[in-house]
Amino acid sequence: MKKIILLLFSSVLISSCSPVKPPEPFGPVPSDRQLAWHEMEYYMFVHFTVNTFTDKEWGFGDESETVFNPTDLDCRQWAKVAKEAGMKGIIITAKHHDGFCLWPSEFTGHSVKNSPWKDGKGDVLKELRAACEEYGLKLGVYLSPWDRNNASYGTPEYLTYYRNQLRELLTGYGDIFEVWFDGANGGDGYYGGARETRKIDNKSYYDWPNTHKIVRELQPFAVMFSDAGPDVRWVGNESGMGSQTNWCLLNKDNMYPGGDFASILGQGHEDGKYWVPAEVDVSIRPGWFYHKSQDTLVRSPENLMELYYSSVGRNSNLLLNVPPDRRGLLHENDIKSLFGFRELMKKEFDTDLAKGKKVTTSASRGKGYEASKVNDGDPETYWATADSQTTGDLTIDLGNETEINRIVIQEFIKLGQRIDEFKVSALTNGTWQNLIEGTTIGHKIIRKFPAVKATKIKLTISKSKACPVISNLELYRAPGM
Ligand code: FUL
Repeated sequence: MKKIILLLFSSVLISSCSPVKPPEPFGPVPSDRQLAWHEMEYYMFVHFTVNTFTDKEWGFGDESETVFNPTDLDCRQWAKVAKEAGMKGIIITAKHHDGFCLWPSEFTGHSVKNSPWKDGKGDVLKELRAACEEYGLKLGVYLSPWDRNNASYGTPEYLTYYRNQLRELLTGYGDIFEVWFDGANGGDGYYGGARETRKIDNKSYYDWPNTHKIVRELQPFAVMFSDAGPDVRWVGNESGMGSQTNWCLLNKDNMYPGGDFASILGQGHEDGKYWVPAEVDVSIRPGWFYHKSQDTLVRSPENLMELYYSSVGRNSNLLLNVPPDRRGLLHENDIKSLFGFRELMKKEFDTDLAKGKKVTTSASRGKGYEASKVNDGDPETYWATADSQTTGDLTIDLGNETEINRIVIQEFIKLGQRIDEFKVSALTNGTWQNLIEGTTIGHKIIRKFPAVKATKIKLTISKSKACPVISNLELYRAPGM
């Protein structure tokens, strides 16, 4: 008898001391390169080429190299502005559809090397690399697959040309965080003087898998963007709108850049086999390139704030285009808006009212996964329920009656995207009042609701594909309603 009691006692002791196991990952999970990308959230797109000087959006490919002549090009100014605006990187159109290269490519004369800028000795990529280094920003490249200048476009020979250029960009300019594969293909172009329409089959012509291999080999930490990933997907529009329901998952096997997929790219696929999160690309001006006539049409700080909510606030990254002008500088109006937006953002998310507050739950997995993990400031810790439990709630006790109108929620995506349905409610004057309902969460959502005076805020997960895992909850009282 004594022995049995001793045995029982020691097994209880062992089980209470042995750490609770973390949940198993559920479904596709992000790679390390994708996790690093999720953290970036907001970065700059720079559209700059001969179009800046010809006032076009799509150059035909017959532009003389001599038109490229910025009077005062300063990549340090771009980087300084990006940094001060709160951005984490810059992606530049190293080559747009017109085929003009901002670096002195060995494989074409259609580049800065035949322009008057710096007597043909300049290299925009090199200057931008140095500027990004100086300001602690990451660098990404856009290399248009469609090339309206190149004579071989449409033949297999062009693929060799395209891949050679990609190799130049991926070996000559340090670490690249993102490679942007655009899907546009309008057909007609200069094509070495042929001036004709060349139609290619988007699905087969580019032989994407072999191009992807080059990126993986030369820059294993770079994510690749296109309509169909493989690492990051287009959101399906250029107006800055992420989808409220937004799965980081995609069944991309039969998808390709330039295909007709816009209608599904916002939401992704709930049952997607691959982790391919959405990136929102949008311009601060009506056009992607600089046009003097649009100097008065720059988005306002308030408009940029709305873009932030409809992108970063909807589980997407925001790639905001700010095109340099003919001087080679970001325009004063754009800078004013960017900095105005930064100031708005500071006010919007001034004090996290959930920080340090007591959080309780109806369902904790156990030691290490307590409710308090959602506001401990550590992104590596999270609240989780037991494996068998796919619902649960978290209640933040605000202590005193506190006004709030914003909530930030983050899933611990290293274990996959799980949550399918949630709601947030507030305890006001002794009764629970519904504030918002929602579907997916993912890396981050930020939701607005009319200001409410509450003593407690409750997040209820009502549907999840596996036990929910939440790493962060923040509450704010933003100015206005
Ligand atoms: C599109 C291009 O055609 C536009 O010129 C721009 O580069 C935009 C980001 O992608 O497909």
